[in-house]
Amino acid sequence: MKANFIGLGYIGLPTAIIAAKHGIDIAGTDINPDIVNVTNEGRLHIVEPDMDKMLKEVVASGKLKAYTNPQLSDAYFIVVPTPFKGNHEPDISFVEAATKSVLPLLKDGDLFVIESTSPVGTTEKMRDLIFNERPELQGKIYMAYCPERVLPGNVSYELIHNDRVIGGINPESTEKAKEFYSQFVQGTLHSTDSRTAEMCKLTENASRDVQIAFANELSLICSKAGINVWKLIELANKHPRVNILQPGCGVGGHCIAVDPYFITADFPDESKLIAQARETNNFKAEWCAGQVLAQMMKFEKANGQKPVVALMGLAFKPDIDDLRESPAMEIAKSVVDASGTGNLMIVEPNIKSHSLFALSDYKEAYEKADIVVFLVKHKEFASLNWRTDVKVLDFCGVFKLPYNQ
Ligand code: SAJ
Repeated sequence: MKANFIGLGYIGLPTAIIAAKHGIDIAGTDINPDIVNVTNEGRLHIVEPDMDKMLKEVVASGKLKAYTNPQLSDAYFIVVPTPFKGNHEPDISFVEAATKSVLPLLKDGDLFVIESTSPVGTTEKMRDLIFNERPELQGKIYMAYCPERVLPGNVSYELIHNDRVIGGINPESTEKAKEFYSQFVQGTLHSTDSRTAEMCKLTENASRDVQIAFANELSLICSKAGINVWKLIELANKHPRVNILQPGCGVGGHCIAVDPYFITADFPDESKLIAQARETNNFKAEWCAGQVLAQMMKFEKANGQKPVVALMGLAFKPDIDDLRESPAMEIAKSVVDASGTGNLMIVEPNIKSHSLFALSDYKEAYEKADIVVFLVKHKEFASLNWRTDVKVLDFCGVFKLPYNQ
């Protein structure tokens, strides 16, 4: 059988590679000719451990070839971005465009799967789009939604071992999609319908967002109440049925900070808690920026000069170089906007340079600073000695210091 993956990004490309490695003939399609060329040279255009070697192998063996157009196949996988537009409304135009691009190629017995994170009802919308244009295909093709749920950095393992949820537009479609994924997924394949599968992906990430919002709310309460939030959570988690996550300086990345809006946009009256969690997590970043500026003013008042401030970390989570939707970046920008870069030392050990900020060495910044602000819990920071002679704002628990110490 031949399968065509539309979208060769962080998820589409690794999935295409793993499927090819398991003996399936794969055509990869991307609108970006650079991605197509680089892929055909056997070079990985994303950062993902173990994938580069595997890509070389499947390109050399001819199992994977990339194109700028869809290719006649037996199965099509839509793995394109679903950003949002306007007031956090999901934009499914890329899914629509990808569906339209394969429409002329579809034939009896084909499988069509959407993997892109999508609002509830998207698979049914694409079904209607296809059958409106090609009514003769009704009842003849199989359509399903199967969300990815891998963690960047661990994709080669998780793509094979994680369970998958597969929801067809009818039970036959679910079965057909399961047959395909069972060729390389060792985790359990769970059957459902397409709407439930779509909602399941959104639910997974909204659940995490709500839980992190709870931890962030606790951190604000504790700051006012003079309680060490890290110790509090540690103690509460001794309860056998309590498992609170960690506060931070907000929630970033392209998934957890985005997907809940796919629920709140369509179900605003019913999703008050999910919407509030988004606001709480966004507010946490603003609050952190406010705390930094307040400490800077306090220092200046007491010492008659501006403090040297070390902003430690820019990435959206620990030990990665990804700055997308990063609350630490937002905080750094707010502090720079309010105070200028003069006395700021900005640190991100996982990247060499940045277009907006001159970056400092983390050890040097830590030593020189009058105020240290931990924004991301990178592993390098854990090796630093706790400085008791300066103000340390430990927003992400490097030393587990109380916010109001
Ligand atoms: N964070 C906290 N406190 C915590 C845990 C995380 O503040 O206790 C913050 C992080 O610092 C970061 C944000 O949350 O800013 C998100 O980080 P993450 O590691 O929770 O998630 P992502 O965005 O890297 O990946 C998630 C994963 N989803 C879940 O864990 C439910 C992954 O499995 C999904 O595949 C991915 O989203 C996706 O594509 O949807």
